[in-house]
Amino acid sequence: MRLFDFGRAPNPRRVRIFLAEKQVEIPRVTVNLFRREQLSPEFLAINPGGTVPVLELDDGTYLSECLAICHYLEALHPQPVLFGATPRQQALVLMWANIVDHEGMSAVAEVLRNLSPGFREHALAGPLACAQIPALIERGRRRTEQFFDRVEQQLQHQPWLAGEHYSYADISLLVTADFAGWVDIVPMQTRPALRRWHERVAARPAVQA
Ligand SMILES: N[C@@H](CCC(=O)N[C@@H](CS)C(=O)NCC(=O)O)C(=O)O
Repeated sequence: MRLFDFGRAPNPRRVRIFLAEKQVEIPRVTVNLFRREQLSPEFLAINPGGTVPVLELDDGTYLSECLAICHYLEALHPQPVLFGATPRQQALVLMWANIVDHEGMSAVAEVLRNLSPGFREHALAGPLACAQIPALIERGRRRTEQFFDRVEQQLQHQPWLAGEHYSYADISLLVTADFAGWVDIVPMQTRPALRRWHERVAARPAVQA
């Protein structure tokens, strides 16, 4: 197996933290997003979506999407359990993982990609050339704040995002909360439950991965 990775990017960080929690090491191949290597013909043959992370399996299968990659790794390395131990817990982990992706990560990305000069003609990930839309910056900020408000409500009643146990959903949330800092949103500042949660997760050695 090999992991196509880029150390500065938030999505691959989710997989790196997951692997560190499992204490599993996989050889890595750097795809330098700053040099647009994800759009090279060679990499698009691996992942037509033009994104990292990608996990290459020993039979030549390529898995993209953090959720799929981590779910696969969980099946290979069941301990510690990070995708829930019961059908109910598993469903809650997947539910929150999806919410983090669609309401959190995509909202922060909407701000960054329509704001940063580096994304001027590349406002969406992937091979499609796509101009920025400045009006989406403010919309993305509002979506981001709304997402973290929803998370704050959840963490007021649950120790971890998907309930009683630390899970993939927490890894995803940590990466999203830190990613928000790239657009000067520090969601922990005004949300006490999220702040306490963030302190607990940030203290885990795996998050340095
Ligand atoms: N939904 C994907 C998102 C992957 C993604 O957007 N990765 C970013 C890096 S954080 C990327 O490769 N961007 C390439 C680009 O901007 O062209 C996942 O879960 O892996």
